[in-house]
Amino acid sequence: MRYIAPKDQAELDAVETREWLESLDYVLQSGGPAKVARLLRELTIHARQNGVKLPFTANTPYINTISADEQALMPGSPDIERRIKSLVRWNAAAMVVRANKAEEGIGGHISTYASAATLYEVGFNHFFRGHENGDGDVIFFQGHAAPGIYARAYLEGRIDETHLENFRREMKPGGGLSSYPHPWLMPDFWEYPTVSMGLGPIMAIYQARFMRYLEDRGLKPKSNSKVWAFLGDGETDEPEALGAITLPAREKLDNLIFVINCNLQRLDGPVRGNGQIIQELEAAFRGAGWNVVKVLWGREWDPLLAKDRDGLLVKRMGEIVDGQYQKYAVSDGAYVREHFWGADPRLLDMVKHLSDDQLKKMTLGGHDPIKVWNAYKAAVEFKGAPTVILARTIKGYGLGEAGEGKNITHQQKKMNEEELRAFRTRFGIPIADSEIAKTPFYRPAEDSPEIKYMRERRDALGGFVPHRKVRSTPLKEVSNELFEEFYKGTDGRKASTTMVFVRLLSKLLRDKELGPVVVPIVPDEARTFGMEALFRQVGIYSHAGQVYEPVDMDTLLYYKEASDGQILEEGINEAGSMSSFIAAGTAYATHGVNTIPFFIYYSMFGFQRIGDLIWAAADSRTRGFLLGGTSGRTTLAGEGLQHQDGNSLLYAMAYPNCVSYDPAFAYEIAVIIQDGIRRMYVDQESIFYYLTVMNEQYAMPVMPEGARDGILKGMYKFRATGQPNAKLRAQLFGSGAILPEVIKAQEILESKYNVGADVWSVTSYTELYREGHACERWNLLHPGDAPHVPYVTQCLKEAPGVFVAASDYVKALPDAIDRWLPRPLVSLGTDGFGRSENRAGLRDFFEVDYRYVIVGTLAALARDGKIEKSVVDQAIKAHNINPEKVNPAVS
Ligand SMILES: Cc1ncc(C[n+]2csc(CCOP(=O)(O)OP(=O)(O)O)c2C)c(N)n1
Ligand SMILES: [Mg+2]
Repeated sequence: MRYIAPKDQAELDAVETREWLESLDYVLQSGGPAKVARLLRELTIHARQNGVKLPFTANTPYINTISADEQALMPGSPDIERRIKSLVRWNAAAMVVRANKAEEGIGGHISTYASAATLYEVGFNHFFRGHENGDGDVIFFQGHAAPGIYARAYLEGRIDETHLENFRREMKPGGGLSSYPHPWLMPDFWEYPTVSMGLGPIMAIYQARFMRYLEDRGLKPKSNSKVWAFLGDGETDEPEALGAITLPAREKLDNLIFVINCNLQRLDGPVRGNGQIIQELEAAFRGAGWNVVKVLWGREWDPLLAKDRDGLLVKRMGEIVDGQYQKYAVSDGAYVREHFWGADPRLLDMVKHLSDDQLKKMTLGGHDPIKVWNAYKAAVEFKGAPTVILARTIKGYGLGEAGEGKNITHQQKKMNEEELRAFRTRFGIPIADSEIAKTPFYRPAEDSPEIKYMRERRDALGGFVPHRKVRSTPLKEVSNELFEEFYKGTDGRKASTTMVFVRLLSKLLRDKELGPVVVPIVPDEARTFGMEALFRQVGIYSHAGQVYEPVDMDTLLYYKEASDGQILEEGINEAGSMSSFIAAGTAYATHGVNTIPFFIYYSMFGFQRIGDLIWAAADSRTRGFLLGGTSGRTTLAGEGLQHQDGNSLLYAMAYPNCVSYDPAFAYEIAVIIQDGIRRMYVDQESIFYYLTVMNEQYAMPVMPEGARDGILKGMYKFRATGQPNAKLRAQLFGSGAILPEVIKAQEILESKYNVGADVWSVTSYTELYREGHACERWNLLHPGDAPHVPYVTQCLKEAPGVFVAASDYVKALPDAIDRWLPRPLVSLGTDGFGRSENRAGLRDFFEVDYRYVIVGTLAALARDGKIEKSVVDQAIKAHNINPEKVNPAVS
């Protein structure tokens, strides 16, 4: 064999490569890209068959997905749009700087919007559709970009200078602006809360799917509406942000567009200093089946890329890590020439005609409106999959010395005079040097080309965004008929509150008026709750219908999937289910459709696991019912530490507009749900409900006369003692599945201990607590008026005897009403870690069964000197209670 010197070999390789490339070019010219793709596919298969191990890559090169010659011509006036953008930039920065000048530490962010301005402005001027024409877009704005969104609304004339002045000062007269998107605080403006990072993306995914659901079920006409989710590259580290990205690809949700602002930085530093976040995200999204559009380089790079025949530049672009790219962003042109271009003399040669200044000014894709517009156009036109746009930008773009590209930029809220002047000059804002120290807001005249252009564009696109508006009409009063069956009890037959709920849900689904708008949501737990009959009754929603023969087709309750199915069966995914709950529970505003979601789940995996999404639901003014199934620390047997929920009602208490209940009986559930539908869908209150439902079965009694009001307020007397004249008296409170234990204790206390005890069903400690505090507050502020008396006090001020409460939740719940009782309360509850045991064993361990209610009552009577302490001792022994047993609260 002839010896080939390495140099000759390299030359031969180069010739060979060139020949292959030329052949490829020929096919490209003669047959087009599709033919090239087919050939490459076949070559790959052939190579694999012959043992060639091809490295896996989900990535494309580090260049724009849309090449310069694929670009369409962008409509509109680039010049006016640039001026508008500059004005928004200025006012956004000014509002943050001024807020912090007026009050040290008030906060706000300049650099996030500064990097995202083009991404938003192209959307506002060309894509985002308002709701006026009926098929508006749903847009999740990145929370920290809020100043830019306000600044635009100011230019549009929707908010005034006072509002800007009062950014983050909501208490100020004239109204302030909330720090971030909060529909709770600005219900006419913000539609979706996003600032808890990661929640925007997952809510957007399920919103896009819910839009399809509404269309497939005929609740809304088919539309071309899109869901846009703007997020930060750092935000994608939140598991919720990427955790659900396979769903929209699987469901072919081409109505969904993610725009990820890849400024390569987060709060502390680079997102991936030693790697490339864009390539990492591209691989993840492409792997999940998304259409990925990378917008990395601005137009100045196009001629250089056109010259890059040997791919040297593309290779160089792809080998720089993000930390280094950030360094280029803060360095001058000479540094970039030396360190980026200087890697190869041929690269240096490519830019020898450019000055250092020109090199420095070469923009990134996310700052170039033409590139961004083309990416958005590709996204809205793409069919069959969601699109993610990965746009490269510089954090703090335009801030220069005040923070552009620096690690400190995220929290930069101050600019000195010199920095302000530089910023003003860079963006051509007509503010004189003498004025600059005041950082004035600037809005051109009403009839200026900029303002007119903005207005015209928004008019053409269906009105302003964001703009929250309730677009539905209230439901008619719900008829009693649906609920009456539950008031009558079960005539001795045993049922659990879960069974009652499922029966009620099934009736609601059959109702002509309400049926179609009920949205049952369940995370792979329907069988646990005995809901499988609903599979057949209303079907499981699947856009594709059911393209297979279900294994249980021949059974009555088969797993029926249908394109007009009603149940959202979300798989083992409480976060996704909650996102669906939010989409369905806000449809009254977003889509003008009153859907009523019922989301039932293992109660432990609700507030505890996805509490922040529930918080977002509260902020979003979501309406609907959350049902904590298999709830209660001692009622769910056998499942042990993790599963047994004795906390969720305590968590629920902290959500200001969440109305929570721990119902014991069928009629309580019926009354609460009936009233809930009225309050939310007839009276349009921005509240939502949390009900715990249990799996213990017992006979459901008839509803006592006059109980309705008390059920809703939080307590009512379920059963008065048969011995009202007894010397020893007690008031016993029970809730949920523990109420039957309390009733049993009542009977024994009367028959064995001569204690006349009244039994109260406490349906909601939270409602009692809130009402009590509302009264106290009013009294505090109105010392001269007749005091308001809390409902608890009204119920119990004359009640004789001792007070004992037992619940399947932590003692903090009954303790919440203690202050309004005439004498102190004995609280029995389930503080501590759960255990695997049977129900009786658990109630013994947690000290909440009837025996502890008896002992608690006697102990309180002894405390008050009504009986001898020895009676308590004897009762402890008689009921086999070991006083030295471990304290469940701490073991
Ligand atoms: C769940 C959550 N954790 C932390 C924060 C605090 N935080 C706000 S912005 C930010 C950095 C954002 O970086 P990135 O997502 O890249 O957005 P950028 O501002 O760079 O566009 C952090 C950590 C938050 N808002 N939410
Ligand atoms: Mg970032």
